[in-house]
Amino acid sequence: MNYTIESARNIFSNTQVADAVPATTAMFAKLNIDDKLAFLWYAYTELGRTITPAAPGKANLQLMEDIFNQIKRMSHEEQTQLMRDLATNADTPISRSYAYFGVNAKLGFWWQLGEWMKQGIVAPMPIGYQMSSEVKAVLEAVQKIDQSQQITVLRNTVVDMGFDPTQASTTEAEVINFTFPRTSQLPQFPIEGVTDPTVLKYIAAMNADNVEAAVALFANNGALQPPFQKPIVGREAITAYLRDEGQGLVMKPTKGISESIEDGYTQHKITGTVETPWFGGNVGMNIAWRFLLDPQGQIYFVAIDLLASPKELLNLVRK
Ligand code: EQ3
Repeated sequence: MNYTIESARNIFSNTQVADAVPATTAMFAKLNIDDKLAFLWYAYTELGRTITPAAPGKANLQLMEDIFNQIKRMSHEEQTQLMRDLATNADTPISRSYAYFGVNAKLGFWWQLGEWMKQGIVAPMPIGYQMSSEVKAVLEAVQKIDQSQQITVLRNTVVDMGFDPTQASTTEAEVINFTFPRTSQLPQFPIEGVTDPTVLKYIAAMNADNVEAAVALFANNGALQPPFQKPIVGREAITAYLRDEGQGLVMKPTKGISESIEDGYTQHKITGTVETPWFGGNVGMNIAWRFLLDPQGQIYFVAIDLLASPKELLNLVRK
């Protein structure tokens, strides 16, 4: 059998992913602009309490100093307009700069604005704001899902803000990426049921923020599929993705199964938890990695899934 990326996506196809995340994100997308900002404020005041205060890091925030100084000099009306521009993907200078922030830089940007909103430096939510029934419905939907799904919804909304660089005539700009210093080297995590060296090396490399070592494990035309996204194909694209999104994660795989399939290929499903530097040990996301390795033991495909429930951590059926 000759695998294609498309057919590889179907390995262990009975894995149940957290469909509530795209469903809730779609509900959010339908809100009007002020309702969107209000939703984010309420969601953040609930969830933000569990953000690890050290997460954004002074050195990282320095990368955005110019923009922060501009924002501090603005009137409250201008600041509110800026937030609206970002949420409507408007074409303004700050909205364009934001487009070239990596995911963690985008989160850090809003984290700083949120802190300043609390302190009154940035325009707060208007006093007497009345929640619309639409916002209430999205908040209720978010309250029903578990914390790891809630933070994923929050993250998705922030990532989609700012000017869309693909609409610009000039596309070349340096992406601002955050790095998160590790306080100590993480131990190796034994995976009950899996001893494949490629899989173990992948986890160890990611836990050491060694993107080069992780990417070297992929086949030239290999692919990585993040939660709720299409596969990212080829070493160069995977490197850029992991430099942006893979930093500072703590991966704690626990169990898995390995199986030889046709023509020397092997498939492996591993489950466990992943922590983001933003929430540290406060939120353990239930994750599955579905690997397809080629006959040379290189990663032809790996999907990372956010699981529907903790029960799914035990779903290691060979399919
Ligand atoms: C200021 C305020 C409150 C109001 C204003 O009106 C609007 C906004 C936007 C506001 C601010 C909102 C803020 C500060 C939101 C912050 C949200 C945060 C910090 C969310 C963080 C979420 C992080 C997540 C969900 C990370 C998940 C990572 C995963 C699952 C990574 C998995 C991977 C694995 C396991 C691999 O093997 C490699 C690939 C990959 C990276 C996919």
